[in-house]
Amino acid sequence: MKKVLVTGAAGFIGSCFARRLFRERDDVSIVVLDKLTYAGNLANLEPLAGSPRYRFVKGDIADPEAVRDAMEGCDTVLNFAAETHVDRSLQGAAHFLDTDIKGVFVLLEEARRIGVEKFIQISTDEVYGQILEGEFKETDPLNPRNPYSAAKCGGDRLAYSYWASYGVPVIVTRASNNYGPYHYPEKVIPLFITNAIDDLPLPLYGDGRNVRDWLHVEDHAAGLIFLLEHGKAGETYNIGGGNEVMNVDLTRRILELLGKPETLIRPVADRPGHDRRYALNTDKLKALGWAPTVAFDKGLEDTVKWFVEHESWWRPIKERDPEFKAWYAKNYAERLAAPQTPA
Ligand code: NAD
Ligand code: TDX
Repeated sequence: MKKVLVTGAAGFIGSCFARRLFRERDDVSIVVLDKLTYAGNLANLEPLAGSPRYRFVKGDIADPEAVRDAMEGCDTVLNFAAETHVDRSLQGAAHFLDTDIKGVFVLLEEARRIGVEKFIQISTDEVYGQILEGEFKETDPLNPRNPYSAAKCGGDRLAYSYWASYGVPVIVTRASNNYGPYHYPEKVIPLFITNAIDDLPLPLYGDGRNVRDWLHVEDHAAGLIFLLEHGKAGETYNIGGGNEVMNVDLTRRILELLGKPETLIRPVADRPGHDRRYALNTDKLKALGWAPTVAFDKGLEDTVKWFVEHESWWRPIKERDPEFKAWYAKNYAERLAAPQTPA
Protein backbone atom coordinates (compact mmCIF):
# COMPACT_ATOMS: atom_id res chain seq x y z
CA MET A 1 0.00 0.00 0.00
CA LYS A 2 1.27 3.45 -0.91
CA LYS A 3 1.67 5.86 1.99
CA VAL A 4 1.25 9.51 1.12
CA LEU A 5 2.06 12.47 3.35
CA VAL A 6 -0.21 15.43 2.61
CA THR A 7 0.78 18.56 4.50
CA GLY A 8 -1.69 21.41 4.97
CA ALA A 9 -4.60 19.07 4.25
CA ALA A 10 -6.88 20.74 6.80
CA GLY A 11 -6.98 23.73 4.44
CA PHE A 12 -8.94 24.41 1.28
CA ILE A 13 -7.02 22.69 -1.55
CA GLY A 14 -5.13 20.08 0.49
CA SER A 15 -8.39 18.80 2.00
CA CYS A 16 -9.98 18.54 -1.45
CA PHE A 17 -6.95 16.60 -2.65
CA ALA A 18 -6.97 14.31 0.40
CA ARG A 19 -10.72 13.64 0.14
CA ARG A 20 -10.40 12.87 -3.56
CA LEU A 21 -7.34 10.62 -3.21
CA PHE A 22 -9.01 8.80 -0.31
CA ARG A 23 -12.20 8.32 -2.37
CA GLU A 24 -10.49 7.24 -5.58
CA ARG A 25 -7.61 5.07 -4.34
CA ASP A 26 -8.31 2.46 -1.73
CA ASP A 27 -4.72 1.20 -2.09
CA VAL A 28 -3.40 4.46 -0.57
CA SER A 29 -3.06 5.45 3.06
CA ILE A 30 -2.86 9.13 3.92
CA VAL A 31 -0.93 10.89 6.66
CA VAL A 32 -1.87 14.53 7.18
CA LEU A 33 0.55 16.95 8.84
CA ASP A 34 -1.13 20.25 9.63
CA LYS A 35 -0.46 22.97 12.19
CA LEU A 36 -4.15 23.94 12.29
CA THR A 37 -3.54 27.64 11.85
CA TYR A 38 -6.55 29.92 11.49
CA ALA A 39 -7.02 28.41 7.98
CA GLY A 40 -6.94 24.76 9.08
CA ASN A 41 -10.22 23.05 9.89
CA LEU A 42 -10.59 19.36 10.72
CA ALA A 43 -14.19 19.46 9.51
CA ASN A 44 -12.71 19.59 5.99
CA LEU A 45 -11.31 16.08 6.51
CA GLU A 46 -14.43 14.56 8.00
CA PRO A 47 -14.83 11.80 5.34
CA LEU A 48 -11.41 10.39 6.33
CA ALA A 49 -11.99 10.45 10.09
CA GLY A 50 -11.77 7.06 11.78
CA SER A 51 -10.41 5.23 8.74
CA PRO A 52 -7.41 2.88 9.22
CA ARG A 53 -6.07 4.43 5.99
CA TYR A 54 -5.76 7.86 7.63
CA ARG A 55 -3.57 9.39 10.33
CA PHE A 56 -3.63 13.02 11.43
CA VAL A 57 -0.53 14.64 12.94
CA LYS A 58 -0.89 18.13 14.38
CA GLY A 59 2.42 19.85 13.80
CA ASP A 60 4.48 22.44 11.98
CA ILE A 61 6.28 21.64 8.72
CA ALA A 62 9.14 23.79 10.01
CA ASP A 63 9.56 21.49 13.04
CA PRO A 64 11.99 18.65 12.15
CA GLU A 65 10.61 16.34 14.85
CA ALA A 66 7.02 16.66 13.72
CA VAL A 67 8.11 16.16 10.11
CA ARG A 68 10.17 13.08 10.98
CA ASP A 69 7.21 11.53 12.79
CA ALA A 70 4.71 12.33 10.04
CA MET A 71 6.92 11.30 7.09
CA GLU A 72 7.97 7.97 8.58
CA GLY A 73 7.29 5.17 6.09
CA CYS A 74 5.88 7.52 3.43
CA ASP A 75 6.91 7.10 -0.20
CA THR A 76 5.18 10.21 -1.51
CA VAL A 77 4.90 13.77 -0.18
CA LEU A 78 2.65 16.60 -1.33
CA ASN A 79 3.31 19.92 0.37
CA PHE A 80 0.21 22.13 0.47
CA ALA A 81 1.04 23.67 3.86
CA ALA A 82 1.56 27.41 3.54
CA GLU A 83 0.54 30.82 4.70
CA THR A 84 -1.57 31.71 1.68
CA HIS A 85 -3.21 35.13 1.89
CA VAL A 86 -1.54 37.98 -0.01
CA ASP A 87 -3.25 40.69 2.08
CA ARG A 88 -2.03 39.12 5.32
CA SER A 89 1.52 38.91 3.93
CA LEU A 90 1.37 42.64 3.23
CA GLN A 91 0.62 43.28 6.89
CA GLY A 92 3.38 41.00 8.23
CA ALA A 93 5.44 38.44 6.36
CA ALA A 94 7.28 36.61 9.19
CA HIS A 95 5.01 33.53 9.24
CA PHE A 96 5.21 33.38 5.45
CA LEU A 97 8.99 33.06 5.55
CA ASP A 98 8.82 30.49 8.37
CA THR A 99 6.34 28.21 6.64
CA ASP A 100 6.65 28.86 2.91
CA ILE A 101 10.47 28.74 2.86
CA LYS A 102 11.87 27.23 6.08
CA GLY A 103 9.05 24.67 6.25
CA VAL A 104 9.78 23.53 2.71
CA PHE A 105 13.45 23.17 3.63
CA VAL A 106 12.64 20.95 6.63
CA LEU A 107 10.36 18.73 4.52
CA LEU A 108 12.96 18.43 1.75
CA GLU A 109 15.70 17.50 4.21
CA GLU A 110 13.60 14.68 5.65
CA ALA A 111 12.48 13.53 2.19
CA ARG A 112 16.13 13.39 1.16
CA ARG A 113 17.10 11.51 4.31
CA ILE A 114 14.49 8.78 3.96
CA GLY A 115 14.57 8.69 0.14
CA VAL A 116 10.97 9.31 -0.95
CA GLU A 117 9.81 8.30 -4.44
CA LYS A 118 8.01 11.56 -5.23
CA PHE A 119 7.81 15.03 -3.67
CA ILE A 120 5.27 17.48 -5.08
CA GLN A 121 5.74 21.10 -4.04
CA ILE A 122 2.49 23.03 -4.54
CA SER A 123 3.62 26.41 -5.80
CA THR A 124 1.52 29.15 -7.39
CA ASP A 125 1.14 31.19 -10.57
CA GLU A 126 1.94 34.24 -8.43
CA VAL A 127 5.66 33.37 -8.52
CA TYR A 128 5.75 34.65 -12.12
CA GLY A 129 4.42 38.06 -11.07
CA GLN A 130 1.82 39.83 -13.19
CA ILE A 131 1.40 39.53 -16.95
CA LEU A 132 -0.50 42.19 -18.88
CA GLU A 133 -0.74 40.24 -22.16
CA GLY A 134 -0.16 36.61 -23.13
CA GLU A 135 0.42 33.66 -20.79
CA PHE A 136 3.23 32.46 -18.55
CA LYS A 137 5.08 29.29 -19.55
CA GLU A 138 6.98 27.14 -17.06
CA THR A 139 10.29 28.38 -18.47
CA ASP A 140 9.50 32.07 -17.96
CA PRO A 141 11.46 34.10 -15.40
CA LEU A 142 10.05 34.41 -11.90
CA ASN A 143 9.25 37.89 -10.66
CA PRO A 144 7.07 37.69 -7.53
CA ARG A 145 5.76 41.07 -6.40
CA ASN A 146 4.37 40.59 -2.87
CA PRO A 147 5.77 38.94 0.27
CA TYR A 148 3.49 35.88 -0.10
CA SER A 149 4.55 35.15 -3.66
CA ALA A 150 8.19 35.93 -2.92
CA ALA A 151 8.14 33.40 -0.06
CA LYS A 152 6.40 30.82 -2.27
CA CYS A 153 9.02 31.47 -4.94
CA GLY A 154 11.73 30.67 -2.38
CA GLY A 155 10.02 27.36 -1.59
CA ASP A 156 9.50 26.64 -5.29
CA ARG A 157 13.17 27.08 -6.19
CA LEU A 158 14.45 25.43 -3.01
CA ALA A 159 12.43 22.33 -3.92
CA TYR A 160 13.89 22.36 -7.42
CA SER A 161 17.39 22.71 -5.99
CA TYR A 162 16.94 19.45 -4.05
CA TRP A 163 16.30 17.71 -7.38
CA ALA A 164 19.21 19.40 -9.14
CA SER A 165 21.66 19.00 -6.24
CA TYR A 166 20.67 15.75 -4.54
CA GLY A 167 18.33 13.97 -6.96
CA VAL A 168 15.29 14.20 -4.64
CA PRO A 169 12.45 13.41 -7.11
CA VAL A 170 10.76 16.80 -6.88
CA ILE A 171 7.92 18.06 -9.05
CA VAL A 172 6.82 21.68 -8.77
CA THR A 173 3.27 22.67 -9.70
CA ARG A 174 2.08 26.24 -10.23
CA ALA A 175 -1.68 26.59 -10.14
CA SER A 176 -3.86 29.58 -10.84
CA ASN A 177 -6.55 30.93 -8.44
CA ASN A 178 -8.63 28.10 -7.03
CA TYR A 179 -12.30 28.28 -6.07
CA GLY A 180 -14.91 25.83 -4.75
CA PRO A 181 -16.31 24.36 -1.51
CA TYR A 182 -14.47 24.80 1.83
CA HIS A 183 -12.66 27.93 0.59
CA TYR A 184 -11.66 29.97 3.64
CA PRO A 185 -13.80 33.14 3.64
CA GLU A 186 -10.93 35.62 3.57
CA LYS A 187 -10.40 35.01 -0.19
CA VAL A 188 -12.42 37.01 -2.68
CA ILE A 189 -14.98 34.43 -3.90
CA PRO A 190 -16.05 33.00 -0.51
CA LEU A 191 -15.83 36.44 1.14
CA PHE A 192 -18.06 38.04 -1.47
CA ILE A 193 -20.56 35.16 -1.53
CA THR A 194 -20.94 35.10 2.26
CA ASN A 195 -21.04 38.90 2.57
CA ALA A 196 -23.70 39.07 -0.15
CA ILE A 197 -25.81 36.41 1.58
CA ASP A 198 -25.84 38.73 4.63
CA ASP A 199 -26.36 41.94 2.58
CA LEU A 200 -22.94 43.20 3.68
CA PRO A 201 -20.78 45.35 1.35
CA LEU A 202 -18.40 43.63 -1.09
CA PRO A 203 -15.06 45.49 -0.78
CA LEU A 204 -13.74 45.53 -4.35
CA TYR A 205 -10.12 46.66 -4.52
CA GLY A 206 -9.05 49.52 -6.80
CA ASP A 207 -10.85 49.83 -10.13
CA GLY A 208 -11.99 46.18 -9.98
CA ARG A 209 -10.38 45.50 -13.37
CA ASN A 210 -7.69 43.08 -12.15
CA VAL A 211 -7.93 39.68 -13.82
CA ARG A 212 -7.58 36.22 -12.29
CA ASP A 213 -7.59 32.83 -14.06
CA TRP A 214 -9.96 30.59 -12.07
CA LEU A 215 -9.40 26.87 -11.55
CA HIS A 216 -11.98 24.68 -9.81
CA VAL A 217 -10.40 23.05 -6.76
CA GLU A 218 -11.59 19.57 -7.85
CA ASP A 219 -9.80 20.09 -11.19
CA HIS A 220 -6.67 21.08 -9.28
CA ALA A 221 -6.89 17.95 -7.11
CA ALA A 222 -7.49 15.76 -10.17
CA GLY A 223 -4.49 17.34 -11.94
CA LEU A 224 -2.27 16.55 -8.98
CA ILE A 225 -3.44 12.93 -8.83
CA PHE A 226 -2.68 12.72 -12.56
CA LEU A 227 0.83 14.08 -11.93
CA LEU A 228 1.44 11.51 -9.19
CA GLU A 229 1.39 8.95 -11.99
CA HIS A 230 2.52 10.88 -15.04
CA GLY A 231 4.66 13.76 -13.75
CA LYS A 232 8.40 13.64 -14.30
CA ALA A 233 10.88 14.43 -11.53
CA GLY A 234 12.72 17.71 -11.96
CA GLU A 235 9.86 19.23 -13.96
CA THR A 236 7.53 22.13 -13.28
CA TYR A 237 3.89 22.08 -14.42
CA ASN A 238 1.42 24.95 -14.69
CA ILE A 239 -2.14 24.01 -13.71
CA GLY A 240 -4.59 26.64 -14.91
CA GLY A 241 -8.32 26.75 -15.45
CA GLY A 242 -8.25 28.88 -18.59
CA ASN A 243 -11.02 31.04 -17.09
CA GLU A 244 -9.90 34.65 -17.07
CA VAL A 245 -12.38 36.91 -15.29
CA MET A 246 -12.14 40.55 -14.28
CA ASN A 247 -12.88 41.04 -10.56
CA VAL A 248 -15.79 43.41 -11.18
CA ASP A 249 -17.43 40.89 -13.54
CA LEU A 250 -16.88 38.11 -11.02
CA THR A 251 -18.52 40.26 -8.34
CA ARG A 252 -21.53 40.97 -10.54
CA ARG A 253 -21.94 37.26 -11.36
CA ILE A 254 -21.94 36.36 -7.68
CA LEU A 255 -24.60 39.00 -6.95
CA GLU A 256 -26.69 37.83 -9.89
CA LEU A 257 -26.53 34.20 -8.75
CA LEU A 258 -27.72 35.25 -5.28
CA GLY A 259 -30.34 37.70 -6.57
CA LYS A 260 -28.66 40.57 -4.70
CA PRO A 261 -28.31 44.20 -5.87
CA GLU A 262 -25.13 45.69 -7.35
CA THR A 263 -25.40 48.45 -4.76
CA LEU A 264 -23.62 46.01 -2.42
CA ILE A 265 -20.41 46.56 -4.42
CA ARG A 266 -18.15 48.89 -2.46
CA PRO A 267 -15.03 50.09 -4.34
CA VAL A 268 -12.29 50.46 -1.73
CA ALA A 269 -8.59 51.37 -1.55
CA ASP A 270 -6.47 49.06 -3.66
CA ARG A 271 -4.14 46.29 -2.44
CA PRO A 272 -0.56 47.67 -2.54
CA GLY A 273 1.38 46.20 -5.49
CA HIS A 274 -1.84 44.54 -6.69
CA ASP A 275 -0.92 42.19 -9.56
CA ARG A 276 -3.02 43.25 -12.53
CA ARG A 277 -3.44 39.98 -14.33
CA TYR A 278 -2.42 36.32 -14.12
CA ALA A 279 -2.68 33.88 -17.04
CA LEU A 280 -1.09 30.46 -17.42
CA ASN A 281 -0.09 28.48 -20.45
CA THR A 282 -0.95 24.83 -19.68
CA ASP A 283 0.23 23.17 -22.92
CA LYS A 284 2.81 21.11 -21.03
CA LEU A 285 0.20 19.39 -18.85
CA LYS A 286 -2.23 19.07 -21.77
CA ALA A 287 0.49 17.35 -23.83
CA LEU A 288 0.77 14.76 -21.04
CA GLY A 289 -2.95 14.11 -21.43
CA TRP A 290 -4.70 16.13 -18.72
CA ALA A 291 -6.95 19.21 -18.85
CA PRO A 292 -9.48 20.77 -16.45
CA THR A 293 -13.15 19.88 -16.91
CA VAL A 294 -15.22 22.32 -14.84
CA ALA A 295 -16.70 25.23 -16.83
CA PHE A 296 -16.41 28.42 -14.78
CA ASP A 297 -20.10 29.43 -14.97
CA LYS A 298 -21.21 26.03 -13.70
CA GLY A 299 -18.40 25.86 -11.12
CA LEU A 300 -19.28 29.28 -9.73
CA GLU A 301 -22.99 28.49 -9.62
CA ASP A 302 -22.27 25.26 -7.71
CA THR A 303 -19.89 27.08 -5.37
CA VAL A 304 -22.49 29.74 -4.55
CA LYS A 305 -25.01 26.97 -3.92
CA TRP A 306 -22.52 25.16 -1.63
CA PHE A 307 -22.03 28.26 0.52
CA VAL A 308 -25.80 28.85 0.67
CA GLU A 309 -26.29 25.27 1.84
CA HIS A 310 -23.31 25.13 4.22
CA GLU A 311 -23.79 28.08 6.54
CA SER A 312 -22.89 25.71 9.38
CA TRP A 313 -19.37 25.56 7.90
CA TRP A 314 -18.66 29.27 7.39
CA ARG A 315 -20.79 31.12 9.96
CA PRO A 316 -18.74 29.87 12.91
CA ILE A 317 -15.60 31.23 11.20
CA LYS A 318 -17.04 34.60 10.23
CA GLU A 319 -19.19 35.19 13.30
CA ARG A 320 -17.47 33.44 16.16
CA ASP A 321 -13.75 33.19 15.38
CA PRO A 322 -12.14 36.23 17.03
CA GLU A 323 -9.13 35.79 14.73
CA PHE A 324 -11.31 36.26 11.63
CA LYS A 325 -13.11 39.25 13.15
CA ALA A 326 -9.78 40.89 14.05
CA TRP A 327 -8.47 40.29 10.53
CA TYR A 328 -11.61 41.69 8.93
CA ALA A 329 -11.42 44.85 11.03
CA LYS A 330 -7.70 45.27 10.36
CA ASN A 331 -7.95 44.89 6.60
CA TYR A 332 -11.35 46.45 5.89
CA ALA A 333 -12.49 48.89 8.59
CA GLU A 334 -10.55 51.83 7.23
CA ARG A 335 -11.21 50.87 3.62
CA LEU A 336 -14.97 50.58 4.14
CA ALA A 337 -15.07 53.88 6.01
CA ALA A 338 -13.54 55.63 3.00
CA PRO A 339 -15.09 54.13 -0.15
CA GLN A 340 -13.69 55.12 -3.57
CA THR A 341 -15.46 56.13 -6.76
CA PRO A 342 -17.54 53.23 -8.18
CA ALA A 343 -15.79 51.05 -10.82
P1 NAD B 1 -5.26 27.42 3.08
O1 NAD B 1 -4.79 28.70 3.65
O2 NAD B 1 -6.71 27.16 2.89
O3 NAD B 1 -4.70 26.20 3.96
C1 NAD B 1 -3.37 26.14 4.39
C2 NAD B 1 -3.24 24.93 5.32
O4 NAD B 1 -1.87 24.83 5.71
C3 NAD B 1 -4.06 25.07 6.62
O5 NAD B 1 -4.68 23.85 6.92
C4 NAD B 1 -3.01 25.42 7.67
O6 NAD B 1 -3.37 25.00 8.97
C5 NAD B 1 -1.80 24.68 7.13
N1 NAD B 1 -0.53 25.26 7.58
C6 NAD B 1 -0.13 26.56 7.53
N2 NAD B 1 1.09 26.70 8.04
C7 NAD B 1 1.51 25.46 8.41
C8 NAD B 1 2.70 24.95 8.97
N3 NAD B 1 3.72 25.76 9.30
N4 NAD B 1 2.79 23.62 9.20
C9 NAD B 1 1.76 22.79 8.91
N5 NAD B 1 0.61 23.22 8.38
C10 NAD B 1 0.48 24.53 8.12
O7 NAD B 1 -4.46 27.26 1.71
P2 NAD B 1 -4.94 26.76 0.27
O8 NAD B 1 -5.64 27.86 -0.43
O9 NAD B 1 -5.59 25.44 0.42
O10 NAD B 1 -3.52 26.57 -0.46
C11 NAD B 1 -2.83 25.34 -0.39
C12 NAD B 1 -1.55 25.45 -1.19
O11 NAD B 1 -1.84 25.77 -2.55
C13 NAD B 1 -0.61 26.55 -0.69
O12 NAD B 1 0.71 26.06 -0.78
C14 NAD B 1 -0.83 27.69 -1.67
O13 NAD B 1 0.31 28.50 -1.77
C15 NAD B 1 -1.09 26.93 -2.95
N6 NAD B 1 -1.93 27.63 -3.94
C16 NAD B 1 -3.14 28.14 -3.58
C17 NAD B 1 -3.95 28.74 -4.55
C18 NAD B 1 -5.31 29.29 -4.21
O14 NAD B 1 -5.95 29.88 -5.07
N7 NAD B 1 -5.82 29.12 -3.00
C19 NAD B 1 -3.50 28.81 -5.88
C20 NAD B 1 -2.24 28.29 -6.20
C21 NAD B 1 -1.47 27.69 -5.22
O1 TDX C 1 -11.57 41.79 -0.39
C1 TDX C 1 -11.03 41.57 -1.48
N1 TDX C 1 -11.30 42.40 -2.53
C2 TDX C 1 -10.75 42.25 -3.76
O2 TDX C 1 -11.03 43.03 -4.69
C3 TDX C 1 -10.12 40.48 -1.70
C4 TDX C 1 -9.79 39.54 -0.57
C5 TDX C 1 -9.57 40.34 -2.94
N2 TDX C 1 -9.86 41.20 -3.95
C6 TDX C 1 -9.22 41.00 -5.27
C7 TDX C 1 -7.71 40.89 -5.23
C8 TDX C 1 -7.40 39.95 -6.38
O3 TDX C 1 -7.30 40.68 -7.59
O4 TDX C 1 -9.67 39.74 -5.77
C9 TDX C 1 -8.62 39.03 -6.44
C10 TDX C 1 -8.40 37.70 -5.77
O5 TDX C 1 -7.86 37.96 -4.48
P1 TDX C 1 -7.59 36.76 -3.44
O6 TDX C 1 -8.80 35.93 -3.31
O7 TDX C 1 -6.99 37.35 -2.22
O8 TDX C 1 -6.52 35.89 -4.25
P2 TDX C 1 -5.11 36.28 -4.92
O9 TDX C 1 -4.50 37.43 -4.24
O10 TDX C 1 -5.31 36.35 -6.40
O11 TDX C 1 -4.26 34.96 -4.54
C11 TDX C 1 -4.85 33.64 -4.66
O12 TDX C 1 -4.40 33.00 -5.81
C12 TDX C 1 -3.06 32.58 -5.86
C13 TDX C 1 -4.54 32.80 -3.42
O13 TDX C 1 -4.95 33.47 -2.25
C14 TDX C 1 -3.08 32.45 -3.36
O14 TDX C 1 -2.84 31.59 -2.25
C15 TDX C 1 -2.70 31.75 -4.64
O15 TDX C 1 -1.32 31.46 -4.67
